Amino acid sequence: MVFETNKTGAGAGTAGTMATEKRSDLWAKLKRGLFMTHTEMFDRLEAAVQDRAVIDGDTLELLEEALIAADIGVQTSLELVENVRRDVRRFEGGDLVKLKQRLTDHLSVLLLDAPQPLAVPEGPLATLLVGVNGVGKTTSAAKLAYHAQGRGQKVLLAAADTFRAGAIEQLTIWAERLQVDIVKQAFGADPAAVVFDALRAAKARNVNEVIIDTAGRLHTKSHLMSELSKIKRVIDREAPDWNQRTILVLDATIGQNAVVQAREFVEAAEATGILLAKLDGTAKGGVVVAIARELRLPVLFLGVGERAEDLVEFAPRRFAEALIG
Ligand SMILES: Nc1nc2c(ncn2[C@@H]2O[C@H](COP(=O)(O)OP(=O)(O)OP(=O)(O)O)[C@@H](O)[C@H]2O)c(=O)[nH]1
Ligand SMILES: [Mg+2]
Repeated sequence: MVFETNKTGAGAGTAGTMATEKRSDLWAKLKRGLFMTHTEMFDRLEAAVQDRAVIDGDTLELLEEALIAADIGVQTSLELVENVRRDVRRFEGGDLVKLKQRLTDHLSVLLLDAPQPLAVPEGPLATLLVGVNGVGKTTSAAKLAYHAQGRGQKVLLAAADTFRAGAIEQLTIWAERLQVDIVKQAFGADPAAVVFDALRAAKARNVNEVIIDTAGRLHTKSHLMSELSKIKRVIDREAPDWNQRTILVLDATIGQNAVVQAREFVEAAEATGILLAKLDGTAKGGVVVAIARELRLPVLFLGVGERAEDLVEFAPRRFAEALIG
């Protein structure tokens, strides 16, 4: 049972994920994740407007450059600056603080207009993580397991990357660290068979969330893409009453290229949501905006570090405030 995205459930979140987390911790993590992008965007701008009484055309031009450099996307950057320009006219000037407030508001509106995550319905959940090599799938599987644990869920990890040497061991180490169950088979085994075992084990052990790590793949490799379809068929057959989602993991450090990659991958893998990893390692964090706007899929989570707790649920207003404020 695949639950679809909607356009109206603004701020619905994903079943109160991370509801137990303190707001201040969440905020600190997001700020840390966006530190490089924020610094890069505003250092020059702040230096430029330091001694000026009003925001002028030059300032707005700098702002436009900064937004584009952060990989928000040219079209969106122009749109945002145009909106701010209108405000500046209306308010006859204004300072940088006001400019940032207006920019935050406009960005929030724009992000709220993008597809929003649907609340995960009640009941057990199978999450399939897909994406190209090295983007952060395995680490994100561990992060999702950690957060599910935080919500009191009983979790099981499925080691369905049987292809890359060391992948099973990597996930096993995470499982030990987090003290969650893991189902695995030998190196080279059929990934769909691992998922079959995992679901059987989950049902036997009253597990309500199965998180499936898969091997990195390119959307052009049709045999590897059909391997994903096979995994989904196994979930449909073995757990027809479970909720099912396919999360495409993207690497934020490649900036706008992640948008291109996503466009190609989303359809081939029938992804239902996006997790953008490694936001902390880039000044191109604006790509979150580009992805939210250009793909018809909700951004669900942001990866902001290498530890299990370094995951933040995406929320438009909070993101805009952390990026700009
Ligand atoms: N800074 C940072 N590093 C991350 C994040 N997510 C993953 N990484 C690192 O990125 C590297 C690759 O992560 P993996 O989780 O192994 O990536 P993968 O997609 O499973 O890779 P393959 O299985 O080889 O396709 C590791 O060194 C991770 O620690 C993140 O949000 N922030
Ligand atoms: Mg992996």
